[in-house]
Amino acid sequence: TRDNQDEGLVLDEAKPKVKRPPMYKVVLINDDYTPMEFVVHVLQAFFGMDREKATHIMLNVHTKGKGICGIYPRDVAETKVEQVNEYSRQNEHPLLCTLESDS
Ligand code: TYC
Repeated sequence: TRDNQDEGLVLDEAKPKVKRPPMYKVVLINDDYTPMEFVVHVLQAFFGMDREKATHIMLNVHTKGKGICGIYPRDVAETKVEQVNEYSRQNEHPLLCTLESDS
């Protein structure tokens, strides 16, 4: 406690730990078969992008081979990856979403 002469040295006063959680990039991989329109739809539906931003990201992935959809704590990132891959399979597209460690 603080009502002695040991202010700042007291053993039971742990310093507040406000460490940020490790973050993960959710990455979309290009392929030759998934329609561009489906990728744009996925980016809007699962990553909250407007149509303009989704189109920009999709074309970036199409050109560069892969691209970042968002950066999230592990649980959120894993859930996004699973949801996107499940949705793509349900719609019979080979679109692949993966995780990459960020920090
Ligand atoms: N390359 C695909 C096409 O030409 C479009 C595409 C973009 C597919 C991004 C996957 O992650 C992807 N139809």
